[in-house]
Amino acid sequence: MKRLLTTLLLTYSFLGFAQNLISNVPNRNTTSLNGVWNYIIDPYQTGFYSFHLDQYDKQEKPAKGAFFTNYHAQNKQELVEYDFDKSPTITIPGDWNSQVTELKYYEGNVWFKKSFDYNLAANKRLFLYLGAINYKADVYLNGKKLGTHIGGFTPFNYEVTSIVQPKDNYLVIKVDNTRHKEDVPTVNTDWWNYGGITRDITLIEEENSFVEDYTIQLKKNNASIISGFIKINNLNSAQNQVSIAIPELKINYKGKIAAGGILNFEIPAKKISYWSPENPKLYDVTVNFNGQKLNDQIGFRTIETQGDKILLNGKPIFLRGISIHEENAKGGRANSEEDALRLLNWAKELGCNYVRLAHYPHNENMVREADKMGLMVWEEIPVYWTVEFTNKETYQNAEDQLTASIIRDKNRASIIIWSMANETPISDARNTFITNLAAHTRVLDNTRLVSAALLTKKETIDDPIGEILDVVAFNQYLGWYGGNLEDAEKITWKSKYNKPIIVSEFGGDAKQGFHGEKNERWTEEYQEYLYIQNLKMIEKIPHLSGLSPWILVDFRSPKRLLPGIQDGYNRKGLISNDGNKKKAFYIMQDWYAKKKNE
Ligand code: GCB
Repeated sequence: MKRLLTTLLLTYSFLGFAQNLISNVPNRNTTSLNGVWNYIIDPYQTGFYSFHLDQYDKQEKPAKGAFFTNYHAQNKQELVEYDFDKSPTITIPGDWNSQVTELKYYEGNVWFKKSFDYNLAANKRLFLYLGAINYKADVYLNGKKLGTHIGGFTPFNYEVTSIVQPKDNYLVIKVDNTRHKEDVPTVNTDWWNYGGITRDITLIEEENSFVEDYTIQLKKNNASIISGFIKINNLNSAQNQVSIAIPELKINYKGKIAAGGILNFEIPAKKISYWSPENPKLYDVTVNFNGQKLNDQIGFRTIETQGDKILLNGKPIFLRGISIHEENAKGGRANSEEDALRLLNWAKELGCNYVRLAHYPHNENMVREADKMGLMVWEEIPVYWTVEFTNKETYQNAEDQLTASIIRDKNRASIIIWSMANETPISDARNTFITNLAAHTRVLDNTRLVSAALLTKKETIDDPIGEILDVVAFNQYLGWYGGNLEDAEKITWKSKYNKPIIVSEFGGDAKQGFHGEKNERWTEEYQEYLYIQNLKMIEKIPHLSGLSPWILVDFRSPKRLLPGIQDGYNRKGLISNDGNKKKAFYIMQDWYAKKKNE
């Protein structure tokens, strides 16, 4: 067992180093680069390839003025056929589709530029942290390439200590949101492919040697031990003392970082006030290292399964949930704290204690607010429908997105479930793909539950992946994609697994304000009836531990083409995109109110 643990920890540290992602950015010494940026729409990638399609950043000396990142001291580029400073501006973070009319449907390349000044003291280090860019980003500072990143919903960072200068830094990012079959997600999704720099861009200033990442959580199934690791970037052996202070728990733990830069610890703790929806208690935690203090606000709770029950802090819990897409009031990618509160407050009003953040990792504000509000969270990666399960690079891409999400969010008490996938078609390759992702998740974080939203046939939950999941979840659309709502009460579900079951989706479209008979599609009455009937069926599902109807708010989807009704929106929201509640909202609200009192 001990050996296994050591292997796991080594694997973890290896992975951690490979990615070197800095966590807990909101509590660090940062400078925001959000705000007004210049952009150039470049559908032919003129700034990236020569006329014979040679990639400029692979040439030793790119032709002057051709490559859009050409940079000269004093910020005087040799202008040929572009000029960032004279180009239009856009607000970052923000997708381009909702900000620039001509880019609403655009899928391709756009360049972004931000100039800034930064005085970095000689003994300090500086990192550029990019919250998320959809989908592919080529990043350059002062003409030097920092790297290329793929994956639209996870953070990444680069060290820029030796490149940054006091005046006129020139940060250029080429963003490409072209869809490809081998990507994660693949070409076909039921959501808008928002392009651009969609999350915060931040400079993080650190000392030479600093706390890069840590886990401070309850030990698996043990409510009286706080355990985890602390990882130091660039450990200097003379300074290997670290301490973890949780004043309210009278904890002031001191330890020594081992040569590899990692300290694994276990701290006995008494009288913890456990985090739960009723008591979303967060403790102030400080990691002290070499005169540096890194604060966090962390909740402690256990989550496990026992037979067909989900136990929160040892007690069975029913997940009263709702699915949510990351969209804001203007019909664009959500990112801010205000956006998060708008969505999560509606979930609260519905009577939820749980949210499914579909179908990709949402921005950090969502999980930080969920922590404060006492909402449990299902976090997912975009292994959606038919990604290329036989493609090794596709797998690596999915695994990298999972790793980054876990590094960013593993100290959030709200997160109880990591979801591996949504509605993937059964095949050997797919089973292996998801099994490997689940194993990887458990190596990085063995304290949370692993699930995936599955498909079912004939009211039977029987998918080989069920074997490896802690919680079996499935989507079904009785009364929308087939089936007769009148039959709802007669339908009985069977599961092959004695495990907790979540109905991760059900629902149907309604155009808010459109009224008619309960058998008339697209009316609020139809959706209301659909909810009434589905709930009668769902109540009887064996091992039922929760649900997350599809979906809280109408969201943009290029697949939804019906004029006058959909107009580019999936209308399965309980709330319209302009914020008006539909009749079905109140059905769900009543059901949850009753469920809460059971
Ligand atoms: C599903 C998908 C979800 C879609 C939804 C729908 O099963 O998981 O992404 O948006 O159905 O509305 O068809």
